[in-house]
Amino acid sequence: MTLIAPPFTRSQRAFERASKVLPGGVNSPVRSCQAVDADPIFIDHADGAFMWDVDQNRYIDYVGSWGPMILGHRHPRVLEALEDALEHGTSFGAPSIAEIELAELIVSSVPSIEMVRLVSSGTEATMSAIRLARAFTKRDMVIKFDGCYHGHADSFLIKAGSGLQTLGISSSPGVPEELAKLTVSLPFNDIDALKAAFKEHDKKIAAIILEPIIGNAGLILPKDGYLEAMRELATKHGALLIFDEVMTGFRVALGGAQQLYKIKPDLTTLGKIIGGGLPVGAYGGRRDIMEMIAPLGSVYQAGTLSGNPLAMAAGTAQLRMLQIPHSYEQLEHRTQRLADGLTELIQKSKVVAQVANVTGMICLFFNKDKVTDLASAQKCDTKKFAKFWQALRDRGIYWPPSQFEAAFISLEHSKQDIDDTLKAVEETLKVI
Ligand code: KE4
Repeated sequence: MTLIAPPFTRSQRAFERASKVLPGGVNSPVRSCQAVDADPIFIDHADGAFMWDVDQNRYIDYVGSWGPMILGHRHPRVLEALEDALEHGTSFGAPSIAEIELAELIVSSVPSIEMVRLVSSGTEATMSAIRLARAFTKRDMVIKFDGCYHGHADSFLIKAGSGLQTLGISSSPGVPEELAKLTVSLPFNDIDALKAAFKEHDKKIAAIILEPIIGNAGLILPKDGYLEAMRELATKHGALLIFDEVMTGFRVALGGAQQLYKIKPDLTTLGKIIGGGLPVGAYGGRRDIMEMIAPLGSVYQAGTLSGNPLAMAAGTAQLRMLQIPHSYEQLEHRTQRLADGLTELIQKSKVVAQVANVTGMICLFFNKDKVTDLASAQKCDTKKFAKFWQALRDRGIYWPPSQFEAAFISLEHSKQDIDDTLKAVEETLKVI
């Protein structure tokens, strides 16, 4: 594996220029690479499983735009759909057939979603779902889980994951204390903590919202029986169960984590993959709840670019490709090949680390104890992770720049790409 040629001259110049006009030189914190003691790499173009930076260094990409690029970059079907949509215009501010097509695909793929509203980001989806749950139950409190990240709406920036963990700011300034009090954040995988919260707050809890598989504290799977017990508790106490599947939706299975674990949430939020790489989000679920959304009902939510024709076209093309039989078996096979290879390399090395994986997602925790919640994830050696990330970058692998994120595999990552990745990891484990 040849080392690429740092310093990254053009990236450095771009970063200096960006830093004059963009806070931190980026438009989303986790891209800053601060957590891995590095400056961000500026990307020039991408194709399939690869990205090239502005210095024309090529990387095998395991960020995949943080999940959307499940078919790889610039998939021909997605590009064709976008070219066709462009012939008709870019945005109408009026309904279009394209919105119905994507909505029908979502409803047909996720049985718990009887009706859906399309928006422009995962954050919009989760903040709207919470507003809807509060209106439907006439209650104000929300339960979330430490390390889960549901976007940057005020109610969620309490002990949140992703960029907040990465930057060590688990709760953000600027969230009014009065509002923060309405969010209770509990340890994940601890059903007794949930029972205690219901005992304390009972009829005040409007909803439980969670990532059924956490991808924002590294990758953390639910313990056996945890989601089933949560479902029962929510029903018993009249709280809505919201699965935030912005990351896991159409990622771990066509029907998301709820298909894997056979749980029926009351509401589901989606994003990322359903937009094919363009800005999109969605929330949906039980018809009796969704019918409260304006203009049918009185719960207000709106968006200039909701249902944008380009995003609809890209998302529909991507979801149609994912309906092809055996797509997820293929994705699982590639994920498992990488996971098995990483586990074998770690066992042969002196490095303390462990692999967590589920179809299409993988994470290397630099920690010897099993990671079952945020507290155990925080015991990871983030300095060692930073060295791992830099050494992989220098060998042409673009891994998510944070211990508190998951890496994404696409249907474009070939056997050769995975073998090349394992070769780079083998060399990396010798030098960190
Ligand atoms: P967006 O507003 O970023 O589209 O979606 C927010 C969101 C909601 N729910 C879950 C489970 C999510 O993972 C996200 C966003 N994920 C992060 C990656 N961990 C986005 C990357 C970033 O913030 O730059």
